[in-house]
Amino acid sequence: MRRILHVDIDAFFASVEEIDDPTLKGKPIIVGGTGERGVVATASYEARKYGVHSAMSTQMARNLCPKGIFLKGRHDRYSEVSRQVFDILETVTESIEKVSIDEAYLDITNKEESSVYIAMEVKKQVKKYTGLTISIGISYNKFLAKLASDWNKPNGIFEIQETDIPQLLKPLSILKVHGLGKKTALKLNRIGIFTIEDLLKYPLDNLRPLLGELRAIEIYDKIRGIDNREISTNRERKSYGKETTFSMDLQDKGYIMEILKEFSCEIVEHLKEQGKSARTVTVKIKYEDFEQITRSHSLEYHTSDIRTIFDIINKIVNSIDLSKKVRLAGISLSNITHHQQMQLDLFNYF
Ligand code: TTP
Ligand code: MG
Repeated sequence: MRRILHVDIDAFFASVEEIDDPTLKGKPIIVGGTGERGVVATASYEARKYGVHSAMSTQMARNLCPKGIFLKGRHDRYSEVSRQVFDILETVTESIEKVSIDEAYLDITNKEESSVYIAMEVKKQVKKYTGLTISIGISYNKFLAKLASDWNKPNGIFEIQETDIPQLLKPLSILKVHGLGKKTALKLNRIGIFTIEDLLKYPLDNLRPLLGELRAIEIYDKIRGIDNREISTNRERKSYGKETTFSMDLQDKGYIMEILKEFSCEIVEHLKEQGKSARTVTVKIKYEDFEQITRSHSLEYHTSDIRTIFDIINKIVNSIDLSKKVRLAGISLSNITHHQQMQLDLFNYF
């Protein structure tokens, strides 16, 4: 069973405005086009109480919420804050799919910690470094994780487990099925389908003429909790690592060193195949009491020379406190460059 998180920032643009100008806190903020034909990009939760929402005309929003604070929006700033949030998410896992400026899926199947623990940590870090609140959905596939992140918004965590299906979904409007748009919903409404419970009663063959072959199968599966879409990591990898949890807790420095060297050989081989080098070596240790430390060392230059990397590992491991037993050890190489780029850098240098 996979473990997927869906992360979504709460009232993103409006929240950034609030953080940058604390006098706006708790006020109805509406970000979007302020001209006559402007459209609302988003509204703070305070403004949503008046019925204001994304994609509504700003004129309509003014009617609904005359005391609202209407702001034009600063996209460079939102991109910058988005970057900060993604930097935090990337410390959790490399298996991350950016869906939009404020939304991502993370595959945490291989993590040791519980999903809820990881979700709470992520929320804490994002709050600490950016001031933003986010909502996180936890489940065993993308569809359910996204549904879950929406469940307790804002500042929510919600987990959907296999045993919740289909009961939990039954009372929901069919509009909650991501991929089933308003037009299709209207079509289904006309034949008496309003909730997922209604839709569950429909055999696949009856859905085909209404939704088309592929979408019929997709939606038929989704409402039964089936969604096998992978997380597609759409960015260059920033680090390459490997770690292991020992079958028993260890205090043997020599053995830990051997394991880390073995891992680094594998990683370097892999990097070389791709024509890449790294500049930073990071060792991660988790002790028997679950306390975790990471120690990094960066070189002045990129390398894929295994002896240089061994030397760094030796130095780092020798500087680490091993008076406590170790349950997990790992290594990663980061600050990656392509050799081609390296040559360009040298060229510019001389
Ligand atoms: P959303 O995540 O859909 O909305 P949100 O973050 O403002 O609110 P919440 O997640 O708490 O429901 O979109 C993220 C940002 O994208 C949003 O802050 C503004 C922008 N956006 C638009 O510009 N136009 C739109 O129609 C939508 C839906 C979003
Ligand atoms: Mg959002």
